[in-house]
Amino acid sequence: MVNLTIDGKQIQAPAGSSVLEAARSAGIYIPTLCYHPDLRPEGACRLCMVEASGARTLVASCVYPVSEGMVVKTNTSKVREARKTVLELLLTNHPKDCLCCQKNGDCELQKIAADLGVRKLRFEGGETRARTIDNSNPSLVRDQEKCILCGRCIRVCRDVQGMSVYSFAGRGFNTMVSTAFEHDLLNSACTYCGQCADVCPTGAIVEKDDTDKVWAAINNPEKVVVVQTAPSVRVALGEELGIPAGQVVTGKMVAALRHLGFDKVFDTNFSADLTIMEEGHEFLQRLQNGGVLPMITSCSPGWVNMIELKYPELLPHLSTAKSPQQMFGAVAKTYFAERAGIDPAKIVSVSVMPCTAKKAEAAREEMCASGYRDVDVVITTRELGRMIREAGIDFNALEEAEFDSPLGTGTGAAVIFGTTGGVMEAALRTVAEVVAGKELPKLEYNEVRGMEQTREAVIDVAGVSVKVAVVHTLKSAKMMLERIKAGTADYQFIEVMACPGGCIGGGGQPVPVDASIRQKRREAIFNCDRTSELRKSHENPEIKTLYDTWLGKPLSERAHSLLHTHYHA
Ligand code: HC1
Repeated sequence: MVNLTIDGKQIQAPAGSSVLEAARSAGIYIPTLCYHPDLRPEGACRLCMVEASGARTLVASCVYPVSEGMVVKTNTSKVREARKTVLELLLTNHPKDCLCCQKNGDCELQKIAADLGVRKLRFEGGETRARTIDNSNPSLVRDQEKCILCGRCIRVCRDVQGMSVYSFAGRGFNTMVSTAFEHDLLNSACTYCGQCADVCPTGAIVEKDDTDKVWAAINNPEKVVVVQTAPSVRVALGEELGIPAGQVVTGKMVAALRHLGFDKVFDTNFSADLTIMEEGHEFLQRLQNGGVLPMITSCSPGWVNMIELKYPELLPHLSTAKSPQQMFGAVAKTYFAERAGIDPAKIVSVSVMPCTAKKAEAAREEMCASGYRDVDVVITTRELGRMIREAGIDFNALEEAEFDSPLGTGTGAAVIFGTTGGVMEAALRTVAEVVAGKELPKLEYNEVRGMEQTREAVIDVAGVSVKVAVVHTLKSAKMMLERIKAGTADYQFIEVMACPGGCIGGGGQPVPVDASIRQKRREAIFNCDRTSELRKSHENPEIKTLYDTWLGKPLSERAHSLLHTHYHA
């Protein structure tokens, strides 16, 4: 450990850590726009400048290492003046439409400008960056005019996701964040995972806002608007509404959705259980009949986009099971419509997801097995938060409510889909009992839990050894696919989730997000599982009824036509 003094406070910090990290760990706030705890620091924005003993000029604290006996001052007039100048220069080249910007209220630039008391811009009147808006795809919108060149999007896409869709291009005033050949995202290698939107400090990269489509459907008396909510929305939505991270808000979320005017409030957990039934039986079929192994899960659409783009030759490894979002949509417009006596043409199927790639998944041409779009509109957790605020709902004061039936019951196995390892654990709970033909004492598969980016385990499935792996982030997924190609991945079953930590860290979740917030959401997910009455997908009574009265059995002809899909090489 290194001893140093920051603003008169004696501090110990690990050797090699930066002054910014040391200050933060001691509760001393230093503003920054390019630093993000998940990313390697780059010292790009220069807002975090401080005075440090031994340095002749102000130093960028995010990249300046601590040293023994160092004395740091974060709050001198010289420091404040320098920060204000940097900020003024940034603001001079930034649009001033904050009040109607999608990021209004969540914008780090806006907050720091307010904190630093910037009241006028001395450098106004010069040349500014031209506005180019990329609206090319269903998931993300990029507005170059709002980019402050912090480089967070470049680093998250390259270092966390391994995709390198963005890089700096140009020089000096013409520097910009660009894709290869300046293509729009639709024609780039973007998977729409939205991690760039999660870390963007301004409104330069945001989710495509589809809330107007939802309001229009709700306001149309001809329509029956049904909504499903993904497993990890319930452990993150509260953050949008002033509730600390890690709180489960399922009951209030259901109540809020009713207040907003949805006709039926259902649960994606129901169809996560359905996915386990289909995917679990598909796995057993492949295992017993010499099918393509390892079989890899297919519910994370950023991941599906990546394998289609980069490793199309490995697509036969993907499970053909649709994601829970899409299974829900197909069942809502067939089984539910028939049972409720509703013309499926009148149903508008909305989903609330933690994920920006889910918007693109719902828009895939083939996702219309019922004869209608499986899912009509996808909004993210952030968008639902905005709708609740727009409607003036006092979220905290809401009385808890229950999901509607028959697509509203989910098990603990379904809710853990929301964190890395959860799909695998849910599948093992069911597959083991299907193979054994009886209830087994083992319920929690701690072997596949954890946050390491790649984990593996050998699981005893009713006397059969199954080697499994769990992977999260696209960078780790690429490494796994390289091993499959090289023939060194001797697994039978692999779970892949595109985002760090799985859906709890999805690109549509509340910001800011970092490892500590993901950990709180993850603990909340496991709490939901532990306190669930039913914890295995095959014990979900609504799923049993669905098979008994409609689908027949897993992998039946009807199940195949509604619940399975194909991929694009
Ligand atoms: Fe997910 Fe899934 S777990 S992909 O992260 O399989 O988005 O939460 O809804 O579809 O169930 C997301 C979450 C989500 C699907 C499920």
